[in-house]
This record gives sequence, structure tokens and C-alpha cells, in this order.
Amino acid sequence: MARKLERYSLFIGGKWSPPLSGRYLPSYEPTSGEPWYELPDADSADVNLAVEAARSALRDPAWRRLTQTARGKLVHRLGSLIGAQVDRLAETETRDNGKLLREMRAQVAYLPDVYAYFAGIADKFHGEVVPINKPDMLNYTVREPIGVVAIIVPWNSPLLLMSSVLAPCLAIGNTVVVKPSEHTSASALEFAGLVEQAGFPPGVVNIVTGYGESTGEALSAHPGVDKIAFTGGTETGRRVAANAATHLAPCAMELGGKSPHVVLEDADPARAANGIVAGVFAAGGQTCVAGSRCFLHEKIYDDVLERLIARAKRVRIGPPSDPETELGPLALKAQLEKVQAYVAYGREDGAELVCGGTQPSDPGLRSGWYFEPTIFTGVENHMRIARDEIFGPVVSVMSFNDESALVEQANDTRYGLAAGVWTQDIDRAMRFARDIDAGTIWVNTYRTSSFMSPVGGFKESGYGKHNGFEAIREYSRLKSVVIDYSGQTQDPFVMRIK
Ligand code: TXE
Repeated sequence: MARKLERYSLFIGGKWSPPLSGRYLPSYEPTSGEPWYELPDADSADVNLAVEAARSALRDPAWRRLTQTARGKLVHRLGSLIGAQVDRLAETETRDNGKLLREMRAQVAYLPDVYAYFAGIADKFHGEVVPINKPDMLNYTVREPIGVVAIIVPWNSPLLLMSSVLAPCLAIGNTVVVKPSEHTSASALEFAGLVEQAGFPPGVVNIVTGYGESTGEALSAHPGVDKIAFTGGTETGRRVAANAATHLAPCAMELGGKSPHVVLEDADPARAANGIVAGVFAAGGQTCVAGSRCFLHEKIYDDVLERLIARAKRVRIGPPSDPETELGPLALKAQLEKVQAYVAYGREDGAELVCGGTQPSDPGLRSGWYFEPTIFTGVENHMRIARDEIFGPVVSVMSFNDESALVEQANDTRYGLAAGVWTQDIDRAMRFARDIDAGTIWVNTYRTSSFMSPVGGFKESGYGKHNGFEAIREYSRLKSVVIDYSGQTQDPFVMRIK
């Protein structure tokens, strides 16, 4: 007999409601491939209601007239409520996306600090008085919320990526409609309960769920949306930006990557090999900053590669809830199939598979979407495994001997999200940081992140920034006010430039 799955509702205008269509869709557990709950399949009518709710909350004095300090306190309270639910929220995320429980727990436990940081900015963000060379005139600027922000979230780190936009948006008085991934909607819907508990006025935060091609499409094309924050794949980002362009809504785009991870010959080989593992096998490589193109100096190539292969072979693959596990399953069946396809492309294009390349043979893991840490050598930059984002535990290893040719090769990608270099030589580290076209450069570390440090890619990795003061600027608009207090009447036919 079919099991009856738990069903979630939409969160619109401070109320829980079923989708107008009455349709739901299942979310699957990556460890078993089985469905475990149903989420509402919101259509354009639901999206309309959510955007209208967010628009009317923008005008609601309960939100608009709230003092900056009071708004900050609300944001702070929301963070504290998350802090009291870390285990439950982390378990939900792990069950949905298969990432290690200890990683999801660390991410959720980090969120109270993220909300506290942006809460603190709420009453410290302001415009300025601008000198304009005109006596008896005053020009000042005002920082205003941008309006209704649509936040479209992927499945790899749902609450963390949602919060990096939501917290600054709320701190400065925007209202939002969140669309989590159809593969991982549970934690955002659980989070909505905390928004309610924190005491936000109805409609300030709305959550709609469903497929990208329908719900996401309706949201990104909605003329009532003032800005779109999109995190996801580059091709989807292009589509969202085109939709936004129909009503000229600006976007912040956090898209894919194919980040170069470089080891110079003077680096500590053990630390560098460990850094490569952190860069591409952690999170199953399902992170936009994955260091998936690895360049090893020929003098250190054999040493680092040997260490890398040895460590990759020792990676403990297993259920993500087991504290011993280092690599859980991939989040989606489609993602597993994509990784398998790229391993086949790597072979076809002439690269040498030196580690992994298959699902683990352990019969206990057969029903899940597991994949072994995979290393290709003999890779050339034109091969598909070196050009495309795979989003799995697959690294392409290349060797080099000349620093300026390396920079050219490292930059020879349509992406520009992140890059890493391992070296003891400060001059070379500084030159690398200067010359690489990427939004984040790591030296002797990889995948280090802070809510205070701005991140965001160049080239086809997107535009706009998350984190830090930059995020506040991203979700505000600047108004300039000019006042003439001279009491004089001016020549009406000459522009006031003097
Ligand atoms: O992401 P999508 P998918 C990359 C990674 C991965 C590939 C595809 O390479 O293999 O993208 O993954 C919503 N209008 N990244 O298909 O489609 C969708 O419902 C509006 C990198 O899962 O980008 C979800 O909420 N929205 C990445 C969100 O977009 C649409 C993280 C992301 O889904 C939409 C994830 C549409 N037409 C994948 N179509 C990163 N930067 O970290 C989909 N969506």
C-alpha cells in the first residue's frame, strides 16, 4: 500500500495555504531514491498572490514605519529562532539534499550570526550630504529598500544561500518572495514558521514552491518584482535575466564556476593536496566554487598527485547522517547522470581516469546516488571536463611550468567565480591574486567563507554580491534629494548647473 506522505503548504501573506491548482509534487531522499514529503506545485496564480502580498506589505505601516532599530531587532530574533532549531533544520536539509549532516549543521548553526550581522547594520546604513558647488542648496542621498525581491534558491545549501540574501533584504526594509528548489523545499517551509514566530508583519516574507520552469518562471517574469536574486546554474540564470529584462528588473546572479586551483612548486605538498580535496570532494563537488581544474607545477606534480589519489581512495563514502562519512550521495538522480556523462566525455576526449569514475561497489549504497571521488590526468583545457561545470566529485588535473602561461590557462574559461593558489612566496601569491579573473581568490586555503566578506563572480559566473556591506547596497536603492533654500527665482530656460 502506498505510504501517505506529509504535505507542506505555501506561506503567503502570513497564512499557510494549499496551492490553488491543488497539485503537489514529491521530494526524494538521495540516500534511497524514495519520496519523503510533498510540496505544493504553485502556479502563476499562486505566484501572483505572493507578489501582491509582498507589495502590500511594502506599503503596510507595520513594516514601512517600523524604526530601523526595531527592524534590526526582528531580524535578530529570527536568527535566534533558527539557532534554537539547528538540529531539526539541519536534519531536514541533509535528508533532502544528501549533504553531510555535520556540514549542514555547521551551515545552519552559522545563520544566527549572519542574521545578527545584518540586524546590526539595519540602523547604521544611511545616505549622505553631497557638496554640489551651489550655495543655498542642499543635496542629500537616501538609501531606500528596493521593494519586492524575488529570491530563487538552489538545492546545494538551501538555508545558507537563501539567508545570505534574505537577511540583508529584511534588514533594510524590503519584502520578499522566496522560491526554494523543487528538490529541497522543506527547510524553507519549516523556516517560514520561524518568520511567523518572530513577529514579522504578514506578507514581508512569502514562500512559494514548485518547478523552476513554471513557478520560478512566473516569479522571474512577474512585473511586480523589483529585483531578482538568483543562485543556480548559468543557463537558468540567463533565462531568468531575460525574463527580468522584460520589465527591466535588475538581478544579482550567483551562477556556476570552473575554478582553477593551482599548486606552485614551493608549496607544502601535504597541505596543498588536502586543500584540493577540500576544494572538490567536499560536498561531493556540489558547490559553485568547486576547484575542479587543478594545475600542479611539474616539479611537484608527482608528489601532490600521489597524495591526492591516496586521500581520494581513503574518502569514506556513506550515509550523510553518519558522523564518520566524508562523502554522501549526490543530491539528485539527474546530477548523478550528469557526472556519469562527464566521466564518459573525459575518456572519449582522451583524458586518463586515475581514480574513481564509478558508483561505489558497496551493496549497502546501491540504492543511493553515490559516486566515487574521481581524478582525471592528462587533461587539456579544451576538453569538456575542463570547460563545463560538472557539479560533482570530479577533478581535472593538469601540469604547468611557466607562471604567465598558467595565468592564461587558468583564465581561459567562461567562468570567473573563485580561484586558489598554494605557495610560500608572497610575491607570487600577490601576482596570482592580481592576474586571475575571479571574484574570490584564496591563498593557502580553499572554500573559506564569511558573511562579512563579499562574494560574487565575474564573467558567466554572474554579477552582484552576497555578504558584507555590499549585500546591503545590492538590495537598496539610492535617492538624491536637491533643495533650494535661496528664496531666489532663476532663469527658467537655463539648466541649474552653475
Ligand atoms: O539548477 P537550476 P539545477 C548548476 C550545476 C548544476 C546545474 C543544474 O552545474 O548541475 O546548475 O542544476 C529554479 N525560471 N548549479 O537544474 O535550474 C529552480 O527551481 C526561474 C550551480 O538544479 O539553476 C531552483 O529553485 N527559476 C549552483 C533554482 O532555479 C528557475 C547551484 C536553481 O535551479 C527556472 C545549483 C526558470 N526558468 C546548480 N528554472 C550554484 N551556483 O551554486 C529553474 N529555476
